[in-house]
Amino acid sequence: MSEIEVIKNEIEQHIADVQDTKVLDDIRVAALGKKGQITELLKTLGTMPLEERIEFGKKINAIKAEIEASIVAKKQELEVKMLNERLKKEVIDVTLPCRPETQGRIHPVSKVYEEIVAIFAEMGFEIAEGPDIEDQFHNFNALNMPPNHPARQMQDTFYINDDTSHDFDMDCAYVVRTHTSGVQIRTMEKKHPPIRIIAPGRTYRSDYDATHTPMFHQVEGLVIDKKTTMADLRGCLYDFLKSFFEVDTLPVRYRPSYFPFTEPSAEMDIGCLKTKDELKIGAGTDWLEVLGCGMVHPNVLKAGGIDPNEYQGFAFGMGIDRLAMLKYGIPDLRTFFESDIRWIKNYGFTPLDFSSMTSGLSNNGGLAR
Ligand code: 2NL
Repeated sequence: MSEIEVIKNEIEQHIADVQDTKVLDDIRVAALGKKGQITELLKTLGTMPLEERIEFGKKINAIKAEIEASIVAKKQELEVKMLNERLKKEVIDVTLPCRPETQGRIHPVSKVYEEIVAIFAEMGFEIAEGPDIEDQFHNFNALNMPPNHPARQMQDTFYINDDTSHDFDMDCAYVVRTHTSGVQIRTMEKKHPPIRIIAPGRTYRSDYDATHTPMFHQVEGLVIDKKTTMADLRGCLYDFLKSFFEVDTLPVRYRPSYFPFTEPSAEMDIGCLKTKDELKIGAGTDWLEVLGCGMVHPNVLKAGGIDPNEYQGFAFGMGIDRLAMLKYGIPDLRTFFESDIRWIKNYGFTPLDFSSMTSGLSNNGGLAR
């Protein structure tokens, strides 16, 4: 074998062995680069006699072409191999869900609670909280319900340390609150008007049937300023109900009512259509009671340390559980508190859909059912 054939075979062997495009390029430079083995051989042509030069020239150029072709072929082979390795390593199973399905569910009461808070927060209300165990002054007296007032017996109150018979309800100092009004009295005691708060939370009354449970949830609202009127009450509650039921038009009516803590007092109904298996809100010939409201009684303002000659305001109260039943079509309130996993799977909401005025209140698409 001639010397150049030995060189050629050696280079071809390197090309065959190489596993990496970078090393392959080093081989190319070492063979065909400016100072490469083959290039150096070509340089020797000039010193050869003509005959030899022609013959050697042909040979060396043929070898050069062969090596070039081998390098191109090898480069292609390595690129395909590297691509396949990458594709194998970076494989994505597009049939997998992007997130594992969440197991937990948000209770309809929590959902509606958050919806109500979102709406009133948007209107500029603050959220006020207070104790579940309340003294009788904040739960009754301050609300224009003095001892022996008939409304005190009306509320089926749970008394704390109730070990004596209760013909007279001042025998003990504390009750579990029958409404969240005490929170609003405490706010009046602490803050100067203007006041604009809602007080959501747990409340307790001794009652149990399809629409009553001994523990339930309530939101009360209170607005006090120098010139707050019944017109403000109507605009505020109308806007709230439209947002809450997520409808553009909503027939409403106010019926005269009585609460010891407001004067005048009213109950608010919304228009609806009741059919055998559905309740459609916002249209139809039926009326549905949704909340109670009125202008704060001067005695209540006085009890909260606010001068009724200088300030006036409105207040309202509604049951969160009842609103949840209406909005999400849940027929029996007792099932809310039975902790049945099948019930929460059916009526609950996925935790990732929180309620806001901009991203959608109920996120019906996210309804777990
Ligand atoms: C209802 C009715 C109502 C209030 C609650 C209230 C609170 C203060 C002063 C005056 Cl501190 N009023 N609360 C007023 C009217 C109605 O609740 O049906 N609740 C479920």
